[in-house]
Amino acid sequence: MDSTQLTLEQVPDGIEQRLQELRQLLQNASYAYYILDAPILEDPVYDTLYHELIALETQYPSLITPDSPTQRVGERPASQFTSVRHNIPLYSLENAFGNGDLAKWQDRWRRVASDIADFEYVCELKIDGSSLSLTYENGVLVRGATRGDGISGEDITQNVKTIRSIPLKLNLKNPPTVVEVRGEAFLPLDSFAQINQEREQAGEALFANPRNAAAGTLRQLDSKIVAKRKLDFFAYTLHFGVEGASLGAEDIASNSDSRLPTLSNQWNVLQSLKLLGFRVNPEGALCLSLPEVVEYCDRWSIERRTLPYMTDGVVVKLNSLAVQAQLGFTQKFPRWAIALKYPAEEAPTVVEKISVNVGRTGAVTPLAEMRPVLLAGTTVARATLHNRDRIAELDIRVGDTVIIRKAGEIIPEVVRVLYELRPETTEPFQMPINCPECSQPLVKPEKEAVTRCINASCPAIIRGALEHWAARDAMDINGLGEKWVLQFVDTGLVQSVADLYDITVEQLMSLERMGQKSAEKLVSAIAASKQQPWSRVLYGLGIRHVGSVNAQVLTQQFTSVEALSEATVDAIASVYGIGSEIAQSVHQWFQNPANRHLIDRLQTAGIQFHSALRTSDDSRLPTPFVGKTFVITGTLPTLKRDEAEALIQQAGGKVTGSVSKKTSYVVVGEEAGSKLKKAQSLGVALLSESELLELLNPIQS
Ligand code: 3BA
Repeated sequence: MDSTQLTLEQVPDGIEQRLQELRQLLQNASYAYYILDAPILEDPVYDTLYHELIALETQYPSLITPDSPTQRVGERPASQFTSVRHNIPLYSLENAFGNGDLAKWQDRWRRVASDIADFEYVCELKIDGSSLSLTYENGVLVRGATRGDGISGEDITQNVKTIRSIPLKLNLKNPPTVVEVRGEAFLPLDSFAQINQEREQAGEALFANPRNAAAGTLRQLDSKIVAKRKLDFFAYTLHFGVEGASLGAEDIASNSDSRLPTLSNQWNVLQSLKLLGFRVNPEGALCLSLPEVVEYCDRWSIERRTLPYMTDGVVVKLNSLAVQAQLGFTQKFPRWAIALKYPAEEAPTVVEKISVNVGRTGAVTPLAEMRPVLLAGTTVARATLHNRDRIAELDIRVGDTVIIRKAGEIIPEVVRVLYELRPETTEPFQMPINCPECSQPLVKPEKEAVTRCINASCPAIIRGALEHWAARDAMDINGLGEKWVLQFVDTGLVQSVADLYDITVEQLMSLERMGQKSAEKLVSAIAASKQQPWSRVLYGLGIRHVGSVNAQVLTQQFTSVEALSEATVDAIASVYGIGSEIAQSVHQWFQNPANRHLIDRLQTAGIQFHSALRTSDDSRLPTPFVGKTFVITGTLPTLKRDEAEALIQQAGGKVTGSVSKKTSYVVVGEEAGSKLKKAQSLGVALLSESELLELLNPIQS
């Protein structure tokens, strides 16, 4: 610490100690929350203490330490990552497919070390994520790096710090100078689904599986975006010291904390990692024989489907570190570990047609339409071919036999083409030069992979915009589905979302199969959408990168369309969780005169372009919601769940999915189940919908 700076800042007595205490308490609270799943502080208490810490650090910046809980999100995005050499290389794992391979592996290592009488194995689920190496110096996290090629990776320290289950400081009284911890960073399946949903809504390319999503997220230059995506981390290796020194019995002496078990085997390493403050996968098992290993693998080949994260196999490791040291490594793999991979969920089929789809953003996606096959429990007949580059790479043709895979059990994709089976008379597939919908020339920007139609009046784009506007989580216009949108656009009745609000019952009745009753219903559903809040309106506009979550975040900060449309890129990017790419996209959208004209027309039609409720940052009027955590359970009489959530959030409250001691209120609807029971057993306050609305009412303007 710089002492001259300290005197300049005139740090009063006791401040340093207070800072230390705050950090320790907040660190303990995070550990209890993220690792033990047993919170020790109420959310508002945590927040208050956290803010006290920020205030003190702002006042005395020289006292900021890199392990302070405030240092999880970096202020400015990195411009690029630097390459770092690993102190100890990260090996890869040999793959085994089936129990036969496991037995062969056992025979092999027994031959190399015939004197070994140790038959203990540790089985760990193989998490489908991205390997990370974390370096702690004197107990403080100083570096996080990707695996890269195993010899060197990329320095992604700033991003790694945003992962809440990675401690910034080891839970050790006298930490060794250097500790290296390795493990798997991953995205839980629900976060993966949410990110893809956001990306779909925002017209961006989807991640094929959680592994790609995790790897892509870790390589984001803007750590604010990383912080928003709920990455998690399971630790599995622990190294003390540097220079190729792997963990051995002699390292134990350097570890003076008596709570740690003797580090003589992998099982103890896992227990120690937990004590140091890491999450360790809870399903790992110590097996005393190969048949036990086989049983473990068989069990998890089924039960893995119930886990909230993706696994693609089991890693089997010999337990004893002494045995590991004796066996050593081949060129690529440790001899003492192997990955039993589950049979891939892949199947062969034949391409019958290659079509192209034009999306709402004009993005042209080629699709393979195939002879239907059963894959991972569902029938698959279409697979995405991603883009022009991917097609060129595959050289996929109609008539080809291909292997398809349900990646991440979500989007089917073509893995490879079996060229040996290609019929004689096939032709390479050419991406169309003109839009299949409007015949205008397609455009492929040099730097991008996507081909786009840029004709604003392309019927496919208009249809996409209308469907998006009417969607449930946007303006929620009941009855305005694909079928009517197609007719509206085909007949020229509707050319933009603003035209919807001019439609008359008579016009609708002139359409095919539309009776008076349904016409009246649709017109009133369209009119009712004028009541939708500003956040839904913004989302409904379909600005690239603005999914429903971003729209909510943005409208909380910019409470009117005027405020948002006049905001600079920097002002937009300064909103927590909004990166520069999103900010640029929003800013650019409002620069377009056609879009400004659209807003004018929608405003004239009576659409909400202002927040109706006070925002949570209106500190003059503390609401009963700020700092409170809500759980909604059961069906509410009038509010849809996302409406109730939005109301609570706009009033400054937080909505979570599960009831704990920290929950302030549980909003109870009909057919509430286990969450209600849990709330009652914990003594959490219950609210009915009407009580919730009453709480909201005083702040409604
Ligand atoms: N254990 C991946 N490698 C793993 C330490 C060894 C190892 C893995 C593992 C080499 C998982 C290869 C990349 C690497 C750290 C090297 C696991 C998992 N153990 N449970 C035996 O869950 N995916 N991956 N990572 N060092």
